[in-house]
Order: sequence, then structure tokens, then C-alpha cells
Amino acid sequence: MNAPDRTAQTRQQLYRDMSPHDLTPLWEVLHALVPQKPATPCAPALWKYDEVRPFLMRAGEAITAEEAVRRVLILENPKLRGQSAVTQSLYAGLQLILPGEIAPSHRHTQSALRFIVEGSGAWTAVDGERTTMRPGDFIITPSWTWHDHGSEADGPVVWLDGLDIPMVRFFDAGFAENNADRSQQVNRPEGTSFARFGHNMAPVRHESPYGATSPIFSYPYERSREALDQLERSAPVDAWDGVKLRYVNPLTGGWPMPTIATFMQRLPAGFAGKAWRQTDGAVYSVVEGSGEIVVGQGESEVRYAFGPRDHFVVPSWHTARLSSGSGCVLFSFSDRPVHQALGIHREERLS
Ligand code: 1HN
Repeated sequence: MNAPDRTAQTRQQLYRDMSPHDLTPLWEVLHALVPQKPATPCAPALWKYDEVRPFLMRAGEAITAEEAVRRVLILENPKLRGQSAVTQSLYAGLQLILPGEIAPSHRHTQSALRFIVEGSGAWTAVDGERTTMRPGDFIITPSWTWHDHGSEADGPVVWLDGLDIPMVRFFDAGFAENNADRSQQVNRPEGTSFARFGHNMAPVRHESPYGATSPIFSYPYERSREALDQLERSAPVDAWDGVKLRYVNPLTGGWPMPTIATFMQRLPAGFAGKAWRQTDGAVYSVVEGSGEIVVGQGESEVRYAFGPRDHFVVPSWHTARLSSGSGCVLFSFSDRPVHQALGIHREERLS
């Protein structure tokens, strides 16, 4: 046997002998453990609402909200099938509630956002306060708060759920409880949290009622849209983002949720954006209008034409650029707060 073969054999024997002791050599895996740049297993993906909606409506016939507890079709990343994940760290799903239904009260350590996609007149209750859902509203369910949904609408109501489920699973920190009451007691009139915290003011003697999470349950679309409209007319349009605003926790100026960043942006008519990439993978919900996103480079480049209520995902460190002929409004969320807390967020704006 020549020297290289002998060396290889010695090493293989060493690995075999140590394996029963739950030991393994770092040098065989080091490159994969510490990649030179992010190598996400996630793929870009697009869910056209026209294709998804019929399945949601069939789900509405196949199971009640009560029986399902939450009647949701999970948007599973095509490269993470079976993991209930849209990116490595985030969960996304589309939830349907029909007139007269109740999705029963429970709480869990996972934080949730709702972004209303179709229909008006359903409500969600969080910690004793109900909020009416309207298209384009961004609603928060803070960690460990009781929440239930119901509908007095005259048609289906559909919203996007975004949760930090994979993160909480990763940390093995998930707890959940069902409420004894199907719908929780309401003990504050609708709009109380917005009156307290939603007008660039806060009660003089307040504590942050939900820790690091915003005390505003619902950020109404009306207000976000108005801000974007005015900025489109009066302020410089960013060459990468168009007009993009981030939602804030009014008590801190930081993200509304400790684990999830949320944004709304307007691409003006004729916008042809420059490319960027960043470490936080993001999920987009198209609110109004249409456009195109190009994700990835070279052979793996994909182009998605999107319209209202479509959803797509841009994975970590994939280059992406947006354009829109007639203008559009996009909501998005990502895991950026966690990247920032760890000091590992990176962004590159390419020209
Ligand atoms: C949940 O509680 C809701 O409250 C939606 O509407 C989706 C996915 C996994 C775990 C809990 C909701 C969920 C969820």
C-alpha cells in the first residue's frame, strides 16, 4: 500500500473507532460548517393567489375552523418540504375564516403577525381587545398572549400568517395552552391600544405591556398607504427599494416584534430597481398593483411576475431586484431583528 492510501485508511479507521463514542472529526466538515458565504437550502418561490385560492376554498368545505383550530395552508419552501417553514427561520401560511366561524382561543410562545389579504369584517382578539381585519392591515399577536379569531363578514376572509415557529423550535422553547373559553372575554373597546400608542404619543405612566413587542395590535393599511403615497410624491425614491418604510414599535423605535421585521413599500409606475442581497430571507405579500422580481443569478435566476395577493420568498443572500410598470404596493417580513441582535446582519446594494 502506498503512503497516501495508508494515511486515508488510518483516518477512516480512526473515524470508525470513535463513532460509537459520539465523536466525529471537525476537519471533515469544517468547510460546510463555516461557509465563505451563506449557502441556504431555501429556494425562491412564488405562490400565485389564483392557484392557491381554490385550495383554500376547498379547505373551507373540507374542515371547519373550529375543528382545524386554525384552517391554514402552509406556504412551504419547495426545498424545505415537510418542515412547515418558508425559510429556515420563518413560517408562513394563508388562513381562511368563513362567516360565523370561530378559531378558538389559545396562546403560545411563538409570535405571530397577520397580514390581511382578502375580505373585511373578520376580527381577531388579542389579550382582551378585538381588532377588525381589513385588507392591508398588519396585526400582531405577541408571544404568550391569548388570541382567537372570528368572522361576522359576509364572505371569506383570508390573511397571511407569519410566525417565528422554526426559530422557537430551534431553541426548544415552545409552550402552548388552550383557553377554557372558546372566545376570550373582551375587556377593552376596539381601538384602545391604537388610541394609547398609535398616535406618536403614549400614556404618561405606562409600562411596555408586551415586553419587546409593540403594544399596537393593528397597523391599519389606510395609514401606511397614506404615508407611502405622500412620500412617492414628495421625497426621493430609493433606487433599490422605491419608497419603503419599516413598521416600528412606538415605545422603542425598534422593530414591532422581537423576531420579525415588517415593511411596506411602494414601487412607483415605471420603477426599475437595482439589485441587492441581504442575509435576512424575506416573504412578500402583494397588496396592490403588479410587477416583477428577479431572484438569483446566472443559471439559478428566476423571474416572477406578480399581481395582487400573490406571495413570494427571497432567500438569504440571493440577489434580487424589483420592477413595476404600473406601480404596486408590497408588504414584507423577515428575520432581520435576530440578525441584528446577533450582530450578523449584512446587506449589499449592487449597482
Ligand atoms: C396560530 O396560532 C395561528 O393563531 C396561525 O391564527 C398559524 C401556525 C402554527 C402554530 C400556531 C393563529 C399558526 C398558529
